[in-house]
Amino acid sequence: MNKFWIGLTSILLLVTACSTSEKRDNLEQAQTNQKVKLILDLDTGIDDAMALAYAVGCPDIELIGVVGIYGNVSLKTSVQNSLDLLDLLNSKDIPVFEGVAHAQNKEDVYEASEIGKFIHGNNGLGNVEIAHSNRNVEPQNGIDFMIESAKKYGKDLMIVAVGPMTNINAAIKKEPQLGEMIGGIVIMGGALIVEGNVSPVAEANIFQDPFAANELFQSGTHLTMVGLDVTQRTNLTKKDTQIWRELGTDSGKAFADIVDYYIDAYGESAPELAGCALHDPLAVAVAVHPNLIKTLALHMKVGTSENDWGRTVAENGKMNSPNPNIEVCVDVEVDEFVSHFMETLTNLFKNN
Ligand SMILES: [Ca+2]
Repeated sequence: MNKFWIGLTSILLLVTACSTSEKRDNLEQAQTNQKVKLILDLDTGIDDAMALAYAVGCPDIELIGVVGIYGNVSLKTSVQNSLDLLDLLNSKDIPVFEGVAHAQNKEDVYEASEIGKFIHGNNGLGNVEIAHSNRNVEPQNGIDFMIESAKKYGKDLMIVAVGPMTNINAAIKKEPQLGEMIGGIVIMGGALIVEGNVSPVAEANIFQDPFAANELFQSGTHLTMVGLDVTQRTNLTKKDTQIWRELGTDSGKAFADIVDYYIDAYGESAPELAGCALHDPLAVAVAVHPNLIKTLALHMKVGTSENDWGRTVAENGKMNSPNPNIEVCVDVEVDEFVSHFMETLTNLFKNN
């Protein structure tokens, strides 16, 4: 092939790449076994723990760091849980950073709420005791780590935020081009067509800091919203956790006990789901397998008044405006995701 054809082919490939969606790029990356570099922003309760295990075990992901945030638990507990879980999974090389300790318009360090303790246990891990890590949190701030990684890895990096939106919004306020620099941002949060889970209109992550979520949505940053519309359709039962327990390994037994606590809490709070929802793990899977979901592109806002606190909704005045920045997940390949998730975690727990 001469230089002309090589040049033309390159241009055609570039045009094709640019004209296909960001989703396609990610899928192709996964299919060619080029691992996606991933930062997880976690408020490490139980579904965060499963998301962390999924990110560690998924062959398409290279987890380059975890940033902690308050939410299901305090920031301090979140970070400690992430360190402990990474040790349990023999992944001591993955650094853990601290993000923010409270909502952006508050000053007091956030401590776990009663509902948080009910759903995730007093320690965020279903009151299951796992060995404490002797590793330390990284000295660098988690928000600076996100920005530095974006500069270093560009489009090879994805950020998945599955706690309140305070960290990711702070990162975008500090580096407004962050969303354009990297491969994509996926958030777990919100509810478009279903009711909320902490109020009739609000999902828990958005409820914690609707001001940050609203600024994030209105910033024009492109992101994928994995909300209750899809996460409540992907459920796990004790039949599944029993498979992990029967592996007889430390991680298999610990995760079976941790997730059983979560399933019991769901049995009381949302018996209609017949299991626990895989909120955070689905968001991580969407980052590397966007073919699992269907989205609706919208300009969105978040309610911050007493009546609509934390409600995620499309902007009436922008329904026909160009370049909507939020891809809202409205459908999910339930069986494909749950079986892929189970296979990934079972393989991981087998060896740890
Ligand atoms: Ca979470």
